[in-house]
Amino acid sequence: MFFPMSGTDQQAPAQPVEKTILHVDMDAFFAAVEVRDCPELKGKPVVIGSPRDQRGVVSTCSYEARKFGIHSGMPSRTAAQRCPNAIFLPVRMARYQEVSEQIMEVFQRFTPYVQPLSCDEAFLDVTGSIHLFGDGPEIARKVKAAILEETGLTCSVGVAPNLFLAKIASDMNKPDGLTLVPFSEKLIPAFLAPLPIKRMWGAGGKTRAILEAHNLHTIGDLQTADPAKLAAWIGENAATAFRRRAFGIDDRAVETESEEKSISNEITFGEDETDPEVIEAHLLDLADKVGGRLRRAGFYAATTQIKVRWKDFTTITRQRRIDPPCCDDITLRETALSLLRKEGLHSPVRLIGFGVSGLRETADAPQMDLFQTSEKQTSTKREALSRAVDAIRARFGKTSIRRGSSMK
Ligand code: TTP
Ligand code: MG
Repeated sequence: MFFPMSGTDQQAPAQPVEKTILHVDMDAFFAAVEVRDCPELKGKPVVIGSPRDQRGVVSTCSYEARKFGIHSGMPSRTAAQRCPNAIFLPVRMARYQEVSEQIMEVFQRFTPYVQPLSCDEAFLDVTGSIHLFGDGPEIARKVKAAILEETGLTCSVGVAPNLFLAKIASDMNKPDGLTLVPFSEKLIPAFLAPLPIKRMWGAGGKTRAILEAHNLHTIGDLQTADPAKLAAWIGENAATAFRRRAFGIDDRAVETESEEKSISNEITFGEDETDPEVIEAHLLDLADKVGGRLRRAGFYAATTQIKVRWKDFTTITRQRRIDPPCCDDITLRETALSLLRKEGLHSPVRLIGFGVSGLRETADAPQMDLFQTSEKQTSTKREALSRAVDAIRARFGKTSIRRGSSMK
């Protein structure tokens, strides 16, 4: 199970490790697909997103465009000023989705334990695949080669004993990188120490500003900070969470779709959010996404749950049973909103999540009588409506149909 990862590692006492995790992330994904499809673009600054002379932002850009300081989220007009020769192309989501499916299929060949995080990245738990394909770095090389051969695209991979470290590592040598984290517990803090705190999960704007005000800039600064002072500055829970991550500790497991007994989505706000309208809009969007996944998987959910992480990192979950179990967006939205409003927004929100559990293949409870209750009839109608929306979106694209605000 254990394998030495670097020259220095070999001198340290070997720590047995339980897992080998890969985090794979495609390089300049949308832009790379466009360049692959149109080879004349190779080597040029390519920007994907809104046109150069319109309001709207850059989705991503090629590494050539990044040299001009262009990045995701930047207004397209600013990008055009920074690089007047840049080639602007619109987002072709359906095409990227196709390539995304190809990539995910490659991952499945190396392990069944694949957790996609977005269309261009996934965690792979390859612990059980080592006897088949070689050690972690060897599997990483094979994954990179298969993706390059089958899609013509490069990706960057982090190999580590846990998810947090693998994700940090995949970003360290982009593009076309392969980064190995030391598998010895003794060496992990030193590996993390020089990295800026912003590379850590959850280190959003305000917490980082507090840490910087106390002269903490790197993960190493966090490791050596007095835990009591840290707790006083950012709160007990956040301090504990940050210290664990600073030492590279992460107990999460790769969660695969096939074995999922629950479905959830969440988002972390760039800055802690206080506007109830914005928070609710995001929650409704998450409910729709979960609803779509639920219907695609062919399940009905008996329980919904919201998750809120407040500014001070305390996290709450609130659940409600749904009877009869449902898979339609309207019911999911109603329960999500009602749970959030019941809880109340008494502090700025760092993260919001929505999930469903108690998944089953039919909406009928076993004791359901032969006569349809009015709840069941409503639920059947709502399901039909949601499935009709799914069909339109599948045919004409995700943004082809939007819910009116009256249906919030
Ligand atoms: P990323 O993996 O964050 O970026 P990337 O693949 O373009 O570049 P990198 O080499 O740094 O990984 O996101 C994947 C895709 O998601 C990206 O190609 C476009 C899309 N995206 C947006 O549309 N908006 C955004 O703000 C970000 C960050 C990504
Ligand atoms: Mg990427």
